[in-house]
Amino acid sequence: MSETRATVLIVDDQPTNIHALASLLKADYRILTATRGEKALELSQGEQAPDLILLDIVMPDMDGYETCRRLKDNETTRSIPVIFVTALDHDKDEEQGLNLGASDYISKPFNPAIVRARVRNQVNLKLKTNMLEKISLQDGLTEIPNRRYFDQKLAEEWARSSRNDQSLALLMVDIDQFKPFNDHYGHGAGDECLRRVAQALRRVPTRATDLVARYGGEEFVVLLPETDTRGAQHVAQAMLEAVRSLEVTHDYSDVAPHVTISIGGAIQSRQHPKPSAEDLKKAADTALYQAKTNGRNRYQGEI
Ligand code: GH3
Ligand code: MG
Repeated sequence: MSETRATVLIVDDQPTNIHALASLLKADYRILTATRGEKALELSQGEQAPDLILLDIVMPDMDGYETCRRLKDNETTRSIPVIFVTALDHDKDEEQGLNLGASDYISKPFNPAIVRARVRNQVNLKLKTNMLEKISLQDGLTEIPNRRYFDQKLAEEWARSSRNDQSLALLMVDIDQFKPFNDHYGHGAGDECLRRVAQALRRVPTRATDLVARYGGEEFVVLLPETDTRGAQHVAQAMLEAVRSLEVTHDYSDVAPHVTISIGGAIQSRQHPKPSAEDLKKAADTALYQAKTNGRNRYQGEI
């Protein structure tokens, strides 16, 4: 059960203070500790980022205010709530902390029951926010990432590939003759087909940075960082095969007796430069249109 517990990061230059807070909270939370602001920033950006940070103000080198400012300036750590825990108890100190974006303020010496309650409130709020964020970036029907998530990732990967001069491949995937499928088998069967196709597509790419999302309707989109023309073609062929081998009967398709897809691909690279991410999408869309015109159930690379 321990991995499902929320994580609290305690930051204080005095190990005895860390120990006091940790012994109060360790029964309910996974505890991370840091005695320096720099270390707190590093842990907050890591794989096991905390759900809450308890932050001392007076510390050598980087103090708590500066640590908080940097946490709030960084997109990846901005949403982690911070509670200042400090012996400074002037209203002005509290005001400064709250103005920096801290969620709460606890004065030392602290009351254990109040610390537990304040921590619980902030952690619960954070877990709710996490859940809402997840829902807002996931497609409800297929349970894969949605267009909003995809567009965010595309912007990030576009910037990264430009910075590092690496190629970036984008595939647009569309189910063939899905309208007659819906018309004959009904919307419920159509939804089930979309779910199965989504799961089949999702299983094809293997790298952690690869992304398969539902773009809308019966259209999916695939983002493949550090992937060139041959790599894109390889993934696309595997996707065509993955959907074919589902063998979802489609008696009203003139392409095949089962559900098939068409795929259009485009690459951003030095050989195939594009002015913007939008142009990469357009190029993939044009290729998809060509795949449809050429008879469907196929991959068409960049034209
Ligand atoms: P093509 O081979 O050229 O792609 O033809 P098509 O019939 O697949 O394309 P068209 O754009 O004419 O029709 C898409 C259909 O997809 C229309 C709609 O019935 C169906 N569709 C879109 N979204 C959903 C959905 O969420 N659930 C279901 N069941 N059907 C959907
Ligand atoms: Mg279609």
